Amino acid sequence: MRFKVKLGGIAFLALASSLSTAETLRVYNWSDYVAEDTIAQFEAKTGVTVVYEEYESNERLDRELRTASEAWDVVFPSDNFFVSQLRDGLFTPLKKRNIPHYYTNLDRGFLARMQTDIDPGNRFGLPYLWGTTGIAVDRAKVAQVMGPDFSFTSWGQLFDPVNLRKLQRCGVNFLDSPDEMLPLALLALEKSPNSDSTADIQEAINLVKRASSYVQFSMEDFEDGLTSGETCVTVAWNGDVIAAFAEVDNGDNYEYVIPDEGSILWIDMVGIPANAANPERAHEFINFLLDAEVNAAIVNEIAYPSAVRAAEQFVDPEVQTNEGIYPTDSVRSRLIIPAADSDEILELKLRGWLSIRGADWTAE
Ligand code: SPD
Repeated sequence: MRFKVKLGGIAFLALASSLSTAETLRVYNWSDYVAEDTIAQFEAKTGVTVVYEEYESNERLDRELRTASEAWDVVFPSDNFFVSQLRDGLFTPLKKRNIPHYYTNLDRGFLARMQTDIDPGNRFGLPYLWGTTGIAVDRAKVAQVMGPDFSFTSWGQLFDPVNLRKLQRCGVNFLDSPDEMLPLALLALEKSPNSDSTADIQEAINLVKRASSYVQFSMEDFEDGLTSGETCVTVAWNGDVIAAFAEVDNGDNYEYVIPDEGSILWIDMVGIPANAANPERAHEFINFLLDAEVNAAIVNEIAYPSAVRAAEQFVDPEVQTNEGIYPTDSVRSRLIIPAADSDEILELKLRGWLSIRGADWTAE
């Protein structure tokens, strides 16, 4: 694992505008989701200027794709959002002959799963990276406010106002997204995170609402908030916090926990929007990301496991053996992959989130 460097979308934009005659490729990705030099390597190899911007949530990408305020050539939706985006014609079929690594390097198990539940025929997207959602903790600070014997073994503890009243003294962060938080609230209520019962979902909304006065909500740099001491607990995606723990001297003071009732295993896809201006180079870029060594460099730096089986041989042993990054079989058996929500359920969750966060809430 190496240190993580924030990619400056603005710097990429500035470069792109200064070279306005150069061919450009517009890539819209989750924050910190390539290695420090991935984009520069692609630019050097192809002569293409990459306009690279980042988002923090599926809701944000979904809105961008649907309003088409800007046309992107390559984007990375989670699989549960990809289903309705496909149904609504937002993606173009992949020309797999232009992605030769598709056939040689990808894990067939992931493709089989996508083919069944997400993207029949694997026509529009392919799996990129995957991960889990858990609770990241500053052990020393939590021990100070909760006592030395406290540990997070259930999601219920995280949403419990009695605990939150104490923990707010050192700072608690929730991810600012209904797609991220409501499945966890459902787990805390001992319901399926994929429940489509309106009563269950309303209960989950109410649970987050009760917790909301004790916590802050942010998707951006939640890992830095923890290691800088701004918070002592944050809901987190594994790779971001594990990479951050490796960057600080007192990394052992932090831990990433999957509670006993389990959690979410998510898969982020990559695809080419229907309105892409440069689909040819988009295929080339996707093929580049599937290169075994390029992909392993990404995994080694950002600490998320990949769907590129051929990359495994180049992944550092310290990454491969990190159980926060690659969950053990026992943890895996308690992980649930989010199902795609119907439009009605998405609407209910969004309305619920606005009732928690305020009517002018916008996704990061
Ligand atoms: N640093 C960004 C990591 C990308 C996470 N994608 C998470 C999707 C979970 N629903």
